[in-house]
Amino acid sequence: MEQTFFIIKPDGVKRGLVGEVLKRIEQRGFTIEKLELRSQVSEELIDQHYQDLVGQSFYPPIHEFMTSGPVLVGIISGPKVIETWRTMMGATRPEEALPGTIRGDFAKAASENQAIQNVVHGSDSEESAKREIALWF
Ligand code: DAT
Ligand code: MG
Repeated sequence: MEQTFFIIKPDGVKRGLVGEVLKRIEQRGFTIEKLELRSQVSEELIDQHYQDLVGQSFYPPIHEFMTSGPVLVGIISGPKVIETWRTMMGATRPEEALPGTIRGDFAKAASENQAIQNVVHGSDSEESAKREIALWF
């Protein structure tokens, strides 16, 4: 069965959206295989997680945001879960995320030079899912 890795980011945990996000996962019929609250994510781990973004000019605020508070991390499984979870999350930019998606319903638009705070993460391919599951668990 296909698996993907997800994060409820610090904004999602702070705003009390854990139940809402987990409800959507369950409603969709996906199985929660693993679920852990990480009270503090290490600097190294987040840089490895975002290895493709580390060199970008906009990366420092992302690093700061993702290490700013507790996150919930987990593995979910089901048919086509990687692609479906990305669809359920919605577009990266809050202003582009469609209503009905998690980001479209909850993400707040960021001001300039701020990290985009968009509530959830999900692996973007089979390869990323494998890599991220091995990295976090
Ligand atoms: P996604 O989270 O939709 O997979 P991504 O992997 O390209 O998007 O980027 C990871 C996170 O980094 C994203 O959720 C928000 C932030 N981010 C991406 N591009 C950004 C940008 N140009 N400016 C500010 N933050 C950005
Ligand atoms: Mg990504």
